[in-house]
Amino acid sequence: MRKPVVLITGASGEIGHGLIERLAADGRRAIVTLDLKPLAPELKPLVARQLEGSILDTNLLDRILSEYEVDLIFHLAALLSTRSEFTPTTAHQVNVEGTLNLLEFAQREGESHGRPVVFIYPSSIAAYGLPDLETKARAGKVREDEYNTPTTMYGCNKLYCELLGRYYARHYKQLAAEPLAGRVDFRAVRFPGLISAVTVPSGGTSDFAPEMIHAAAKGEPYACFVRPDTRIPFMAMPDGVEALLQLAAAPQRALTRSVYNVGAFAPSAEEIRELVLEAFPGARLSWGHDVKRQGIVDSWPTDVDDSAARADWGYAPRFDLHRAFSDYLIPTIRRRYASGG
Ligand code: AKB
Repeated sequence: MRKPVVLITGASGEIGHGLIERLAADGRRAIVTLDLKPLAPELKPLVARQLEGSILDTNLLDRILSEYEVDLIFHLAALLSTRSEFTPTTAHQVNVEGTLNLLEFAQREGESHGRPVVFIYPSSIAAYGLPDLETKARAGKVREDEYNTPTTMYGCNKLYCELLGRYYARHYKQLAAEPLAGRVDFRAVRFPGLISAVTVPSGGTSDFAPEMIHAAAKGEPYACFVRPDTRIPFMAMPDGVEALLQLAAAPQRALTRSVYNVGAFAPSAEEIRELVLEAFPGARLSWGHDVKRQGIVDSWPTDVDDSAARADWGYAPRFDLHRAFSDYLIPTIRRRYASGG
């Protein structure tokens, strides 16, 4: 007999860390993880099986299909925006072909055990592309269907995969004799920049905020690569993890969309710097403008309209900017580096 499990791809990344802890504490489903990199040692005891491998390896996905009844997938594996600009075809392979493999895997799981597979997909504000700073200022909080003209490979990948997910959920093989759609219950959130106190991101363009905070806590100098007035939305990692869990648990009948914005706070880089300096007065933070990465961040909205997520599945972040710093980031980061982490 195959065992019912939740599958997490990209589990060794930033979101995976908090998600595994929360799912393990909940204890309802055994956890199977898939990542190129091994899990952090403290996470290993929390999962039933850790698979080291690629989402591009369809033989490995077949093996998982033959051993497990997967009815929930968190597909976190991706190459982020900055890294994707250096290797766009690899980004396309991982972000698009990898997602297609997972959607096909979910379809086959659903067909074999007869229940829809809930497929949770973290998309991104990178799916937006605002043409210039005047439009960005005028647009304010953008809604899901506005400015869907991303300028990055990563943003294009995310936007297309949102559509692929919707296709699998609603129109898969629509000309086949038997109806086959509905086996994949695809649900996506468009995340803003995520800030974790326990992990440092790599390869993203919203990384300037977490990098500033972690460098200050470690007593290292940091030159922020965007202008002080740069503004994009951010969220504390525990709220990001909670959003994924809440969306996964929402009844399908309550959902009016397949893709939802989620926001929390939208500080300028200067406001972040001020809060970091309040917590670490000696921090050596400067500005080291990178015009090209600035261009990417300038194409992302200042904030997102997340009223659909709030109305449909009760999204309500716990942390605003000040609480994120005072109750989560600063105390957790201090503890982490004090213990040599
Ligand atoms: C990135 O910077 O690429 C990500 C994102 C905004 O999706 N953090």
